[in-house]
Amino acid sequence: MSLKEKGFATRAIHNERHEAEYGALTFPIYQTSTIVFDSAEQGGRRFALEEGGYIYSRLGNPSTTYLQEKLACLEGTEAALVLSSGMGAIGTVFMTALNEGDHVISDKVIYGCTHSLFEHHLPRFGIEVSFVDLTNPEEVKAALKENTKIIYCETPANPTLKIIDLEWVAKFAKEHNLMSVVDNTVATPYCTRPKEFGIDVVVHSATKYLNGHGDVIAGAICGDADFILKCNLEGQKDITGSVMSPFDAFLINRGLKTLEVRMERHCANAQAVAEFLETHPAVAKVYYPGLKSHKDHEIAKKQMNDKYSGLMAFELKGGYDAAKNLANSVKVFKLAVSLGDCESLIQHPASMTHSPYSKEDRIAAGIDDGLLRASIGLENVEDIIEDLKVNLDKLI
Ligand code: LCS
Repeated sequence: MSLKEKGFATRAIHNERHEAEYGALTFPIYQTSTIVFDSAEQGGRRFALEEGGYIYSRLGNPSTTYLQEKLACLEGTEAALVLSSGMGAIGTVFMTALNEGDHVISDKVIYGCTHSLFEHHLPRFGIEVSFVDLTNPEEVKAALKENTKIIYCETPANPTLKIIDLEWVAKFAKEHNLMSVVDNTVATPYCTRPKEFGIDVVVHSATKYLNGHGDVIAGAICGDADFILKCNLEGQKDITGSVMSPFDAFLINRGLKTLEVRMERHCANAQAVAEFLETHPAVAKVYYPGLKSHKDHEIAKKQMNDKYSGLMAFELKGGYDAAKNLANSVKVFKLAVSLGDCESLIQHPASMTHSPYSKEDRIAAGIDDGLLRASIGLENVEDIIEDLKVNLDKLI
């Protein structure tokens, strides 16, 4: 039985590649920028891609290869590429796949800096992006153009936890010869493997759950071997130069070993917190795909394997002032952006992660001034709920 057929935790812990020289259990950190060739002939063969092996760490490094193999095995894709940030991964995909004159369809609820890339920067290179509601097929069909090349979304989306039906997106992409790209940062491959629904390319901010310990900025692209090689040898090598350091690859490899147990706890804690928030009189609305009240709970259930990750958003009846008071008074939660860490984190998307949106676009995406986003950590859930309860009670 190959590793690919084994369970999720086993695949997150093991790699068929071993350290050969001393038999070290933990794969070493190859902290080197360059690789010594045996001969000029060998160097030539490696540059010509006639022989495997390494050349220079902007092109690849044993520590990053080891992580890439694990991520591909977890996402169920042929290959993966790791990069120095989630934005590095997204930028590399777009700079590799697109040319001047191309068009992209994206859902309107996406991470703030991705929105900024699409709204302000791709157009500088002659690439146009239409923002639509991907849960509305008519709107998506109306946005389609002769030159549309990519359809893009996040699910669950940051920060409103909007759910997109991946099977529908993949089918639409195939019918119209588009590349489907999904940001799977929030779900992680533990909850959703977009490839299983026919999605072509998966991107990640590995800064979040994949690493899980709040000490690395990192990204990943998972997809077919040909496209990943193109991202590596064109987008990453020649355009973005977004390279992951061997030390960061080591940290993420270490983080991945506990991905399944961490995700189980994130999911269980978040479900309990969301259910508590729904009952509190100071709370107007909770957005969490694990709640039956979530508009697309049934789609989430199908594509998230009944596990809904650790991110949620909520609105308070007292609006923006109440949200600010809560964010300033909680103690177990840290007031910080990012998500997927051991610590519970709370932040205000309108002024923080989604401030790159214009106010008009932000409101159209459902990111209201009073919305708070919470990344539920791994603390004891009673302590998380108590922290919220004490401070929410003050708002009634
Ligand atoms: N994709 C998603 C869904 C994200 O949430 C982020 C960062 C990125 C891509 C970019 O990844 P990075 O370059 O930071 O590794 N999200 C953040 C957030 O919600 N708070 O701070 C960063």
